[in-house]
Amino acid sequence: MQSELRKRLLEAFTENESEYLSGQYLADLIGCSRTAVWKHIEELRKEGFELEAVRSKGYRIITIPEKITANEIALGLKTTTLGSHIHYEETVDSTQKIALRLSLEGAPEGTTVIAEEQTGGRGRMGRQFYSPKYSGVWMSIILRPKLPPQKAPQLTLITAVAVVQAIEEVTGLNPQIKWPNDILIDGKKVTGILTEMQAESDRIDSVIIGIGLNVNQEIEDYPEELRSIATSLFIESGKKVNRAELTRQLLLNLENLYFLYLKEGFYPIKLLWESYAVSIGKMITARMLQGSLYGKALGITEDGVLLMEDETGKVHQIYSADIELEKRK
Ligand code: BT5
Repeated sequence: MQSELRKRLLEAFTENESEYLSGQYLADLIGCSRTAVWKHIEELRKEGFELEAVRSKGYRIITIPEKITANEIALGLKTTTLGSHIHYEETVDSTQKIALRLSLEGAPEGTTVIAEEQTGGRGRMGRQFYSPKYSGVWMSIILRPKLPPQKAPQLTLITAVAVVQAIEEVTGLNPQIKWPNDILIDGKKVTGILTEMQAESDRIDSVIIGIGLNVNQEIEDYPEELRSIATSLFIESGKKVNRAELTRQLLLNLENLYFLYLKEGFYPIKLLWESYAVSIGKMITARMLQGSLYGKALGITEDGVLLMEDETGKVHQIYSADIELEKRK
């Protein structure tokens, strides 16, 4: 009901672009009070619509938020596989869940789920990923590589390289990768990657690559607890970024790197990944379920496992952890 009223309000504004519509006119049009109109306008503002209010004249629409619908993305997309089928929704719980359902229904490789907003965006180990409306790229991509399951972590690393390159190409910023799945700018997280796999014992059935990329948020848009650790491309560059263009570039880079990987193996990706990695050669703390380790990050193996040398000179293979730079336990 609420969203139906808001839809009618928006229609009135877009049909009369550049004209002021009085509060009373809008109230009569949608059949509610002027106070209710004002509340709906506030809601629209939160969703990214810019609306001007002038006393005695009424309200006027200035900008409509740019969307990343399937058509917006498809226009100018240069890939052959990734994004060839795009499933778009305004609001979802998590794009990972939709992609998993589509994957189980047999969706082809490259099927991509994109949403303007996630109400239950997921990180690793049940953590939440904050995904507000119209300000980021929240997407999940289905891949079906003919590979053994233990190779799946490599796809996270391939995705990280694709994200870094897309950010560089579209904004000129220089992000870095924090093993295994964070992209940072000046130490703050701009992107998280979540890789989930369905497999039989010897063969991957599908891998769902989830990417959460903060694009046009301002610092005040983040909840308090994220302000010191998260950032967006807008915060870093001072410029609003076209999300559709960024998504196209990301899909193209990921497709190129994925095809390169299928043809030539992980080695070329490993070199690229290490050139962007923030932690290699540095002292780090790795927090794992079974405890913490402090030492020097040496690099990654062919399988994407992190190698760390502790203070006694022993080299550890780290399969899954949260990394903190320079901090002693
Ligand atoms: C991740 O987990 O960073 C993986 C995030 C993957 C999100 C994408 S969005 C599309 C797809 N659909 C989903 O439901 N998920 C994927 P992790 O390494 O566990 O980091 C989670 C932590 O990052 C949280 O505990 C917060 O501290 C922080 N965080 C949450 N939201 C953030 C944001 N928007 N930007 C930066 N940091 C954030």
